[in-house]
This record gives sequence, C-alpha cells and structure tokens, in this order.
Amino acid sequence: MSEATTTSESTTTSETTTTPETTTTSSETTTTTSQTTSTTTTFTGFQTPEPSANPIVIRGDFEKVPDSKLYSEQTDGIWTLGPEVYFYANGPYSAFSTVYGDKFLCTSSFGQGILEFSQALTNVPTESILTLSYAYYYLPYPAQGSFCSILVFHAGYLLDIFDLEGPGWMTRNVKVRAGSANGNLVFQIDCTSQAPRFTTYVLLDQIYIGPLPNPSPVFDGSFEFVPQSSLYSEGASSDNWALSAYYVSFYDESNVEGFSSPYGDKFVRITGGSGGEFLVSQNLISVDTTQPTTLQWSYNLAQQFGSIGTPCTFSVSYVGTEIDRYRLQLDEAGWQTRVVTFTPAFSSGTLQFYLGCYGEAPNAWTMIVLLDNIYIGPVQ
Ligand SMILES: [Ca+2]
Repeated sequence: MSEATTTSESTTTSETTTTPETTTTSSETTTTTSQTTSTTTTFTGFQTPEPSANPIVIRGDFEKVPDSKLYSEQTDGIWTLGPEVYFYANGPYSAFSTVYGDKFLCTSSFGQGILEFSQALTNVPTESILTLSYAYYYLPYPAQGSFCSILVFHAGYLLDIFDLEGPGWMTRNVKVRAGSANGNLVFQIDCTSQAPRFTTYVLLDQIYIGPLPNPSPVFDGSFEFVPQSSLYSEGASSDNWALSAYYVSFYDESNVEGFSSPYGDKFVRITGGSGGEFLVSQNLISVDTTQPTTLQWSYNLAQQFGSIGTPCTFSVSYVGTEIDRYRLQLDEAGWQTRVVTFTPAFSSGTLQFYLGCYGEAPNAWTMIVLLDNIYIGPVQ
C-alpha cells in the first residue's frame, strides 16, 4: 500500500478577457474598440472537465456554414433550425457578434414559446463532455439576470438544463450522460418566463459533445447520473453503483437534513454504526494494472452520535485488497478529499467503500458520513 495524502479541493471560476476583434469589410477596415468579456462557468461538481479533444458534434463552431445559408435557411445539411433560429455572422448585417470566430447561431423570441435546433449524432460515449457558449440580449442591451433556460436532449434524454447568465459570452462545460449512442442532439431555448415586453435574442456558439479526456474506470463517480427514483432508498442501485441494504442511500440537496455536496447535486449518505455492513461499491472494468494509479474520493463526517472518541473507521478496498483505512476525526469539519496512489492487481473487480465502528457495543455509536467525487485516474 502506498502512502496516502489528503488534499482539499475547491470549485473555481476562471475568467478570460478576449482581445478586440478586427472586422473587415470591402470598403474599409474598422477595429472594434470595446472589449468583449467571455466567462467560463465551471461545473459545481466533480472536477471541471476540459472540453473534449474529439468532439462528435459537427460544425459546432458554425464556421463552415456556407454564407448562402446565413440569415434565412433552416438547415445547412448538418444542423436543423426551428422557427426563429438562424445562422449569423459577424459584420454589417448583424446587430450581434461572436467572440469565437465569425459565425454563430441566433435565436429570437417574442412570446413564440420554446425555440429549438438540432443535429443527428452517432457514436456518443455514455459519459461525455458537453460544451457550449452563449450570450443573450434584449436588443440592443446585454441581458442581465436570468430569464431564459437552455435544455439539451440527446435521443430523447435530458442531458442538461440550466439558466442563462450574463452579460457577455458565457461558456458551459459539463459532464453529461448520453441516453444512447445514436440520436438527435436537441437544444431548446426557453425564454417563456420572460413576459414578451422585449424580444430576447440568445446567441450560441462553440457547441461540442465529446468523450471525457481522461475517462475514469469509475462510472459516475459524482453520483450525478443517479435517477430520481433511486434517491432516498436504502440499498438502491444505479448503473454500476450498489449500496448495502441498510442505512446507505443516494441523496440530493433537497434532503430535509440540509446535507449538501460541493460536487454537484447528488451524493451518498451512510449512517454507520457498530455491528453492521455499510457499503458503497461498484464493479470496475478496464482498470490499468501496468502502473500506479490514483484513487480519490471526498467525504464529510456530517453528524455523529455516541460517546466521546472516534471508533468509526472508513476503509476502501479493490478486489478484496485494502487500499486505505483511516479513522474518522470528529474535528474534521466539512468535506475532505483523500487521494491514494496504488497499483491495481486486477483489471476488473469490485471497488468498495466501507464504514465501520469497531470494538463498540451494538448501537453505542453511529455517525453520518457523506461520500462523493470518486475518481480513478493517472497519477498527477
Ligand atoms: Ca455529486
């Protein structure tokens, strides 16, 4: 067993400022003097994914949309645009512009309901990265506050839903779970909560779906893909995750106890006590056995009941071999992230998290531990 180190992690928001753009027309050259700021919105859970290097969406930057399709056509042969959705380009014919190249998508709604555009995709990995950039306006003003939502579907499954923020170009970059390898990728722009006093323009660009850059053998390590029907149910299962029969449940932040996680909306809640088996496990496949690998998880000793002392221990094993064991410390406040390096002996088998309170009379001790953010990946 290798030495274990504990690190803490925080959610970051990075901001980049783009340089002024040069617009060229046939008669003259103008340089836009105002600076446009684009902001990257990071996922509030797990590790912020990098945009995929192998996007599956075609023409996600719209740069190769033929000029003849601008402002009028409902398809370029790749994208299919619904009513009030058009291909746009920077320049004299457009009141709007993109900071990502030259072409983009513009939707305008004045009480028309939900606007839509789509593209047929094939070979979408189950765990994918969805990236898209947007900006929105009440002509000619950048919209402040959130009056519109974007919903993203693939093969009929909801991949993502979020409220637009602004002003300026914003980028959303999230891990999503594809419903199927093949199917239509559909974007819906919903500004219906905004009374039609203004025409709301939503611009879109840089739309990508692609495989995770470093796929982890642990599927859904942040529990964000746990279906609603599996929440708050002891002994539930979700995809490859399995929970032991008693006192272990998938939770989300709507729980009445007020528990939450910095790694998305969902997590696991374990009530560990003496004399029980409190397990969270997943059967892994495709684990690299040729080199040391990093196993990471985050936990929170959220509540404890019992006598003074800390008899409860957290233990992690892979295919029956203990990788780590540590005593939960009552003075540890909030979420802790633990990182262990080990060389897996087997390419497939069960990864298991176990909470136990040893050497105590039954029911002498219980503690509530939250678990989230489980990841296996290369040693950094
Ligand atoms: Ca989570």
